[in-house]
Amino acid sequence: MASRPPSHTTASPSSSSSSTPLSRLQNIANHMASPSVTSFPPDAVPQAPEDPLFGLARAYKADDSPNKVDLGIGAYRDDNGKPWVLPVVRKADEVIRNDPEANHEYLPIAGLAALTSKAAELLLGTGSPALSEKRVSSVQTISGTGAVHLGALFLAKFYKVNGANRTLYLSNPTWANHNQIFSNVGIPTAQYPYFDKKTKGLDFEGMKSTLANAPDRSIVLLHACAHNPTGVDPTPEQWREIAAILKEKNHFPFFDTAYQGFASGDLDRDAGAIRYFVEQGFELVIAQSFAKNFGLYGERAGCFHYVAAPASDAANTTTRVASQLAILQRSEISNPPIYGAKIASIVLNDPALFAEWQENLRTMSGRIISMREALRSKLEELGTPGQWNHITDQIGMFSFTGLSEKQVQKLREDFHIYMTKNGRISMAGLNTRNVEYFAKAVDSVVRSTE
Ligand code: PLA
Repeated sequence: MASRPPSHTTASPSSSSSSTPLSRLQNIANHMASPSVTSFPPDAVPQAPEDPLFGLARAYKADDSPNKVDLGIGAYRDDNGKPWVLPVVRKADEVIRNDPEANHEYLPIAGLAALTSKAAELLLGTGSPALSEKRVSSVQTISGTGAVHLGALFLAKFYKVNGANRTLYLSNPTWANHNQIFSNVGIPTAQYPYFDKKTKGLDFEGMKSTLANAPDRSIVLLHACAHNPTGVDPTPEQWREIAAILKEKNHFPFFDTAYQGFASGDLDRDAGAIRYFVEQGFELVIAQSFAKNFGLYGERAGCFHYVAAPASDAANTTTRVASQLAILQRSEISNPPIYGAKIASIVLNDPALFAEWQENLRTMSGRIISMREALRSKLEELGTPGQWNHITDQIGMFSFTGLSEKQVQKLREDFHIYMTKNGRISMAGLNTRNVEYFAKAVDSVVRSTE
């Protein structure tokens, strides 16, 4: 290998500044002496754009305006705009810290069993026949993203028709990361209509007709509740119709649930769609995140579940699937992180803490619902052109405001308000101190760009 001259970045501390004459000379010399020797030239590794959501968070942080408002990433904030450590999580944390047996050993490959079993119950309901018939296999993952990824990897390897991967249908729009996760493992993706720009509600007819016309045995990704980014969920009746189409077409449901308990404040209600599909006898998979409902964002706690359809060999199928999931997990992350898993597991396994968690969930969802009401009524009070009922009709962490990219840009430039360019706002970023400021800013950009 050719030896390279030392670069200025590795110079000794005394000459480390790149602006010293010596380092500048060295820099020039480096450029002249060494033609590019990389195996990764720009045509092979082009400069990628920064992740839009995390880029937004960075720009917000760098903004020193006292009025700035962060409506970007979907993370809960309290009425002071601060991250909220759930009181029940603090208690579980105490339990861990007071446990003389606690250590930092590896978890098993499939994760903390006390968590994964309760996590499955939380989704399917304690009395679910799928559980008693041993038709569920659960693996702890790196939060919801890791769960979607593990599911994608499993399907890429094992779900094929005539040797080829099936296309996965995503709602239009969907969580931006879905596209990357599935295409990274070679699963082709397509879209089904979801959001109706006119009504700012569900394009149910479009959704149904695309799913009914998709090739049999396609994979369909469904947001279990609190759809990201639109905040629009099918009604229970609409879920029944969707299930009937998937059944008819032999499609494979892939549920992503990142907001259970966060949407309505009621854990059972937010699991309604998943439970209905399981009752209907589907074989399906579920990616579950504990980031939002436990406020364990950075701890990366989540689970992936496989549910077999009822059949005489279902328990056997489940065991085989579990054995392959274990191999995929071992090669990807070996075993999942322990800390967030312990926190969630302590809460899920203790009836008193569980009840307190439900209270904490109602605090979060209740504050978000009250912000929806406040925002809508302020916009209506101001007479802001347009209809604003969708703000309160939509549910969960996000609202899809209908603001255009140009309006979003103006909000950022003129008012220091940060949101994704598709017009999505994280409702949790609003509070009693800034909701009026936001409403007035929206009023101003809507009027000026009419
Ligand atoms: N699935 C959906 C539908 C999500 O919205 C998110 C997070 C995840 C999975 C993954 O979350 P996790 O890996 O942290 O468990 N969406 C966020 C954050 C909140 C993000 O994009 O990473 C969002 O602002 O859209």
